[in-house]
Amino acid sequence: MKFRFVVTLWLMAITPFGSYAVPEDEQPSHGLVGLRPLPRTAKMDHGHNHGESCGPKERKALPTEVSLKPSSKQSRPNVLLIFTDDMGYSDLPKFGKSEIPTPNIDRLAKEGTLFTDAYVTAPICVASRMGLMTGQNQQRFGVYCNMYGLDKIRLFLRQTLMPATFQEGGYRTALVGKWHLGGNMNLHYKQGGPCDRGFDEFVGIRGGHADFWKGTQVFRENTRFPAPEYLTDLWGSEACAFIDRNYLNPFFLYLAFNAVHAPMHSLDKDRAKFLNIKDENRRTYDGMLLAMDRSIGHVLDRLDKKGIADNTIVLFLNDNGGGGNTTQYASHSRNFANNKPLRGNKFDILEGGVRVPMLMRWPKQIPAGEVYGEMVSSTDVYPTLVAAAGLQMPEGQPTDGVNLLPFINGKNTSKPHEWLCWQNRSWIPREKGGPVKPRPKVHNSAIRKGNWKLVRMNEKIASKAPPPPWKLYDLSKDIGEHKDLSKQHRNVVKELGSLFNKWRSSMHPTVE
Ligand SMILES: [Ca+2]
Repeated sequence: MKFRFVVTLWLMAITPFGSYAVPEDEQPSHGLVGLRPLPRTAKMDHGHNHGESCGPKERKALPTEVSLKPSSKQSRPNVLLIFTDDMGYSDLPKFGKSEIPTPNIDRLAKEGTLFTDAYVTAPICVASRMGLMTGQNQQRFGVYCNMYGLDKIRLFLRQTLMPATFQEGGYRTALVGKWHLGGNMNLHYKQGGPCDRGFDEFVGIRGGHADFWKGTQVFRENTRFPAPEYLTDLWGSEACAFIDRNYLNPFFLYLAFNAVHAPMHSLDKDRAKFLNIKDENRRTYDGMLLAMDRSIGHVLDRLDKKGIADNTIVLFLNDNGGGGNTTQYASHSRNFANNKPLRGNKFDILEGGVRVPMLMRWPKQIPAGEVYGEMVSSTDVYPTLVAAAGLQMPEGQPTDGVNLLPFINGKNTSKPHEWLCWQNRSWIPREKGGPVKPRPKVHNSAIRKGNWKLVRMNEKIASKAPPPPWKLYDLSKDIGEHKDLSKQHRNVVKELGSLFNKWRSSMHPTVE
C-alpha cells in the first residue's frame, strides 16, 4: 500500500488555519441567478449522468480489473462505509450501558478498532453529511445548520465528494439509504443528487427521514417505487445485491441508514424482544436499532460469503447524537436515544450532540480488538479511505482531516488533531406549546483541546454586543460537562478562545 500523498495531507492538516480563505467571487449568492456554472467534472456533472439518472457507464479499466479472484493481493480494497442516523452514544453495548444486543456491530469492534473520541462536524444531519462527504468543515461553505436549495449550498456543490474520487479511481460506487444533501422530503432539485455527485447507483430516500413501513415510496435513481420490505431491512438487502453484482472488482458502498431517526416505527417481532422495557417509545427505539444490527449482519455475512471480507475496509460512524425524549424536543427528531453520560442531544455542540460511536475494520491492516482514544473527526474518513485505496485526494481541494491509518497502526504516535472546533445554529426548546425551533443567526460554539472543552451558547452572531461568556469543562473528570471551570482557569479560556476565533475567521460567513 502506498501513502504517497500522506505527507501533503499532514502538512495541510497541521497548518493551523491554512491558506483557506474564501475567494471574493465565492461569496454566497442568495438567488439562482448568482449561481456560477459548475465545472463538468465529478464535482457535480458526470457526463450523460446529468440530472439524476444513474446507471452503467463506460469505465476506465484498472490494472486489477482483469482479476478473477476478488481477494487477489493486487486488488484494491473495497470500501463499506456505514453511516447511522441520530443514534445515542451509549446505545451500543461497546460504548455504553445498553440493553440492546448488537452482535453484528460488535463484530466490527472485535475484529477492528473502536474509537472512543470520534466527532462529527455538526450535531445535525445535512451539515454533518457535508463534513463526511467533503472531508472538510462545512462552515467553509457557509453551512452552520441544515441548508437547502442550490443557491444556499453552492460552495458545497463545487466540492469533489468522496464517492466521486472513488468513481474517478475506477471503483463502482453506490449509495444505499439516506442522501439528505441539497433537498428535504418533497423539496428536491434537478441537480446535485447522489448520481450527480459520484454515485453510479442510488437506492434510498433523498430527504431527512421517511416512514419505515413496507410500501413506503423510495427511489431507485430517479424513479419511485414502494419498498418491498421494512426500510432498514431493505437497505441491507440492496447492499447485499450490490455486493453480489460487484464483488469481482473494487467497489465503494455507502450504506446510510435512516435508522434510528424518527418516526418511531419498529416491527412487532423486533419490539417484542424488549418487553421488559417499560417505556413504549424506548422499546420501539430498541427494536429499530436491533433491525439495523440485523441488516448490517447480513451485509457483513455477504462479504464473508463472497470471500472479500479481508479485502474490504469497513468504517462505521453515526451522523449526530441521539434525539431527546421529552415533548419539549422537536417531534421529528424525538427518538428516545440514550447519550448518557454525555450531556445534550442532537442540535447541541455539547458532547451528546457531536461525539459519536465509530468503528473501523480492515483485517490484517489495522489492529483487531483495539481501542483508540485520541480525538478523530468525521473529516478524517475521506482521506483515510482514499489512502487505503491507494487513490489521491482531489487536486486543489484541501481537507481538514488526516489519514488515520498510521495513527491507529502505531506508526505515528502524535495526535491526529490537537484541537477540534464546532459552530452550529442554536435551537430553542419550546416553553408553552410548539416544537423546538432553530434560531437564525444565533449560534452555539465549542472547541476541544486535550481534555479541555470550551463552550459558548446562544451568541447573536449578527450583533455587535459582546458574546455570552465561555464555559470551560474538564472532560477527563467531567464527561457530562456540568462543572464550569472558566473562572478557575482563565488562561485556558484565553488560549482556547483565541484558537477558536482564529478557526472561525478562516471559515465562510453563514449563508442562512
Ligand atoms: Ca441525523
